[in-house]
Parts: sequence; structure tokens; C-alpha cells
Amino acid sequence: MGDKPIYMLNGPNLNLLGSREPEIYGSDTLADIEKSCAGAAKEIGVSIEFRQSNHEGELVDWVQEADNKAAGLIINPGGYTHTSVALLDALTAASLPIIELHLSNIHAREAFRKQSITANAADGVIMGLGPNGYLLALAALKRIMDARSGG
Ligand code: CA2
Repeated sequence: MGDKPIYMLNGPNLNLLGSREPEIYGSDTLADIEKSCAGAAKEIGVSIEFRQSNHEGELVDWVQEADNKAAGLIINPGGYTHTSVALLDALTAASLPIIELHLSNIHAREAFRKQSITANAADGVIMGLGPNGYLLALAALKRIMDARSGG
């Protein structure tokens, strides 16, 4: 297993997953997603630091922390996707590989969701595939990490 973990950060209201709006976000809870990602991570020889916060500044702190401590970052910035220059700045300052992830297809929803500010700093974006997107993001990130380390 690589020494540095992959950080998986989840933004505001994602703690509510599984309890409301299953037609948009599916019926899995964040704990279900964390469990399936931990299993998949073990299979590919990486570990995951999985966190959720409803607070913009805490997410900024964790992105900065990830840049020092993680091998890569998967982030679902929740509603901050569409509003947060602070989160974009933190992601831009970080030099690790970054994948932005959305459960829903933000282009198939309200007009205000179509723009992602934070995606400007991502190596790639996965969206619209529900909780499976987290597993796909994990596999994609691992490939980027391996390519960058010459593996
Ligand atoms: O599709 C996504 O993953 C989003 O990042 C989810 C955010 C939304 O603001 C983005 O536009 C797209 C919202 C997460 C809220 O999750 C809830 C889950 C269950 C019940 C209520 C909210």
C-alpha cells in the first residue's frame, strides 16, 4: 500500500445522502459510499481518508492539508462547486492530482448548477453516475497517480 492516502472530501449537505431526494442522489448513505470505497481502495493498494464538512473554511483547510499529506484528492464540493472562489484557490494552489466528483449530472439540472467554479482546478470531473462515480474517480485517480510517479 502506498504511504500517502487519497483524500476524499465531501461538501455541504452530503451528510444527508440516503435520507432525502433519492431520485436525484440515490439511496446510499455517505457511510455506504465510504465503505465501498474503502473496499475498492484495499484492492488497488491505497488507503482513503474520507471526510465531510458543511463549512467552506474547513474544506479549504483540508485541501491544504491534502496537498501536504495525500497522494491525490477526490472532492465533491457540493453547493460550493458553484460559488466558492476560496475553494478554487485552495485547489489551484495544491499540486496533487485532483478529481471533482458529482453524484448528479450538473448539466442536466438548474441553470445555476451548470457552472463549476472548482472544476477549473481539477484534472478531471466525473458526474451523473451516482455513488458509482466515487469508485470510478478512485480508479481514475490511481491511474493518474501511477502515471505521475512513473509507474
Ligand atoms: O451532484 C452532486 O454531487 C452535487 O455536488 C450535490 C450538491 C449540489 O449542490 C451540487 O449542485 C451537485 C448537493 C448535495 C446535497 O445532497 C443532498 C442529499 C440528500 C438530500 C439533500 C441534499
